[in-house]
Amino acid sequence: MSNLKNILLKKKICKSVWFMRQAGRYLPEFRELRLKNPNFIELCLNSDLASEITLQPIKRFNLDSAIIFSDILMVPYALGQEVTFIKDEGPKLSEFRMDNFSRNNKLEFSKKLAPIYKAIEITRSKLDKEKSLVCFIGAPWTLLVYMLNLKKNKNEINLEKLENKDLKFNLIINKLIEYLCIHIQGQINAGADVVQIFDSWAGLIPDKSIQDFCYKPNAKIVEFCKKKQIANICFPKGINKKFENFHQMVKPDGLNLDPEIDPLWARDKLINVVLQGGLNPKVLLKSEESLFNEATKYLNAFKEIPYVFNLGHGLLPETDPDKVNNLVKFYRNFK
Ligand code: 1CP
Repeated sequence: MSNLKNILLKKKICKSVWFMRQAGRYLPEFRELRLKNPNFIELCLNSDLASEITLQPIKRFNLDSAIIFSDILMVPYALGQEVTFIKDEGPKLSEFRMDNFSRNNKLEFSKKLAPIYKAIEITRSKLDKEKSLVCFIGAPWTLLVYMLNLKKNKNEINLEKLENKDLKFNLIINKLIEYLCIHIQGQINAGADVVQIFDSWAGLIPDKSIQDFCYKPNAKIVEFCKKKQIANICFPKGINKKFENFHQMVKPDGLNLDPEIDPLWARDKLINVVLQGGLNPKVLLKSEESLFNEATKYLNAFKEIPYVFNLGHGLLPETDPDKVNNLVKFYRNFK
C-alpha cells in the first residue's frame, strides 16, 4: 500500500510530504512546456504531457506523492460548458444552461475524461511503488462558483444569484455529485491511490447555507469513497472554526488545513482524522529563517499524530524552486 494511503486508512504515524500545486508555473520546466501548449484544456487532455508535468516535481524534490496534472474545471468541461483560461484573470466558462446540463450522459462524460485516466495509468507505471498518486475533484459548491459565475469579485459571492429560485441548486448539486463520483472511480481504477476534494471557495458560503452547499455534498462524496474503500482528503478552505463541524458531519479520512487554522487548535479539536498541510505558501517568499520557523510550528504541533506535511494552499507562481528543495530537506532532517 502506498505511503499516503497507508497513513490515511490506518492512521499510522509515518513521514510524508507533498505540496499542492507542486506541478505548475513556479517550475521553469513547466513554463517551457506551457509556452508550447497555449490551450490549457488541451494540455490537461494530452496524457503523455500531463504525466510528464506530474512527474516534474518528483524528479526535482523526490516528494512522497505526485498529484495528477489536471484541473477541477475538467468536470464542467466534460459536462458541456466551454472553459477558457484568460491570462492574469483566471478561468471563464460559457453560460450554464439547465437543458444542456440535464442532457448529459455518463458514457459520454467518461469518454471525454478518458485522457486523464490514461495520464494516471502512465504516471502510475513510472512512479515508485511506495510513492502515492493523488487524484482530485472540485467539491460541488466550488465548481458551481465557476459554472454559474457566482462571484461578484475576488472575495464575495453574488447573493442575489444564490436566492434565484429559477436555479435549482439542489438538483444541480445532486447531479454533479453523481458525475463527480464517476470521475473519482475512473481515476482510482486507473491507478490513483488517494482522492483530494477541493472546496476552495467554501469560505464564501453564507452561514445559513453551509449545510446544504458544503457539509452535505462533501459528506455524500466521502460516503461514496468509504463504501468503495477509497482514501480521501477534504479541503474546505476558509471556513475557520467551522472545520470542527465539517469534521463531525463529513468524517473524511484526511483534512487539509488552511493558514487561518491554528495548528494547536486543530490538534486538540480535530481528532481521529489525518491532518495535512496548513503552512502558508507565502512564507516560501520570505527568508529561510522565517520559513523554517513557521514549518517548525506545524511539525512540532503534529509530532505525536499522523500528519502529512503540505501547504495551506497552492505554491505561488513566484516561488523559488530552490526554496522548495530546502524546505523538503528541512522536513526530512526534522527530529
Ligand atoms: O499555466 C497556467 O496558466 C495554468 C495554471 C494552472 C495550473 C498549473 C491552473 C489554472 N490549474 C493548474 C493545475 C491544477 N489545478 C492542479 C494540478 C496539480 C497540482 O496541484 O500540482 C490542481 C490540483 C488544480 C486545482 C484547482 N484548479 C483548484 C483547487 C485548488 C486551488 O488552487 O484552490 C481551483 C480553484 C482551480 C481553478 C483554476 N485553475 C487554474 C486557475 C488559474 C484557477 C483559478 C484559481 C482562482 O480562481 O483563483
